[in-house]
Amino acid sequence: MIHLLIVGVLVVISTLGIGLLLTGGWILPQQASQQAITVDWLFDLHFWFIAFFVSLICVIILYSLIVFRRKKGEKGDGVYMEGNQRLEIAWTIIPIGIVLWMAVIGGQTLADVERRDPDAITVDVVAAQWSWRFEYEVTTAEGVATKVVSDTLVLPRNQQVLLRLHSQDVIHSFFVPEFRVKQDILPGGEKYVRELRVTPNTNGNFSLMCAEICGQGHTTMVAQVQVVDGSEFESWLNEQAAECNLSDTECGQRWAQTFGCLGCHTTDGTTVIAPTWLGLFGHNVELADGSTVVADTNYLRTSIIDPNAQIVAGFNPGVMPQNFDEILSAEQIDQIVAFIESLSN
Ligand code: HEC
Ligand SMILES: [Cu+2]
Repeated sequence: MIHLLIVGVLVVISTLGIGLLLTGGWILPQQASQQAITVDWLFDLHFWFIAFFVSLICVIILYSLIVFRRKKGEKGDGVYMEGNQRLEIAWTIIPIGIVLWMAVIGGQTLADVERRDPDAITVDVVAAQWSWRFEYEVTTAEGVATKVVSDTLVLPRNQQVLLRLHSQDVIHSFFVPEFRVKQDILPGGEKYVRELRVTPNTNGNFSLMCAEICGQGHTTMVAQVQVVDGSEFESWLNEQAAECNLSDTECGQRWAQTFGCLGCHTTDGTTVIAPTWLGLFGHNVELADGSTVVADTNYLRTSIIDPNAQIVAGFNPGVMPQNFDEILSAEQIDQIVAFIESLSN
């Protein structure tokens, strides 16, 4: 009886120790969404179960090893025991009960995380090798419906957002660790669009990371997420909805960033995935078919609209997205070309 009591006390102490350690808030990243609160509650519950069972097993083993070891002068083996039906029934029924109960609360938690708010705002997320683009539908003060495109995901605090996830090429995955929720993004058009709901509840800057290996640039497929007050979000959106009123070169730089060109092309002379833009304009470009062309305005424009028409020597066709013709306006293409030209002075 005394052994049982000691083991019981040790199990309680050990459970508390391990449980408090695991749920102490240093294992998981910062919590920054409504969904994260629910997810972490379930995490912590599991941590407590883990703490209890690890303690139960380890304490009994260690206690037996130390207290019941063969003493000096003792002879023979321990008592031989075989079968214990009651114990066997108990250790079958109890774990089944626990597992079923966990399935139920797991389901409840999932339902909670996916709960729809009819007032949710919608943001279209476009993943492409190797960049992110975010599209917002906006109605301007004049009542004109327009689209805002951004390379930063700006979200209002305490407002559910419905993220509609699109991929332009391969499978990617949307993951902001502070939000906890994660969703694979599939190519294939509207039919394969996946949805994710998140309600940010903390202002701050976070990182959106692609969580599905998607090629050479996967590790750099990171976007900024900015959670701000609702009013600040509104004014940001209105500001973005206005025409780009910078110079052509500056607008071009902005589009090159927003539309992911700079995920592959550099402007500093280094070549990682694609030819650098530094010093490109006005110079000779060797093509894969052995010919040479001068990179004039026309060549640049064609390279953007129809990338496979002329392939630069040493690079593969089909890497650069083929749909910029549809995504970019003629003006935006002109401005990007102006930006590339400005890098050769
Ligand atoms: C997924 C990577 C990727 C992205 C994103 C990308 N490109 Fe490219 N781009 C390439 C590769 C690879 C080449 C070289 C092969 C070829 O000629 O198509 C290239 C070639 C070019 C060339 C010709 C370069 C030269 O040295 O002759 C231009 C101009 C260009 N891209 C512009 C753009 C613009 C503008 C964007 C964004 C709107 C963009 N690219 C986005 C990969 C990319
Ligand atoms: Cu990716």
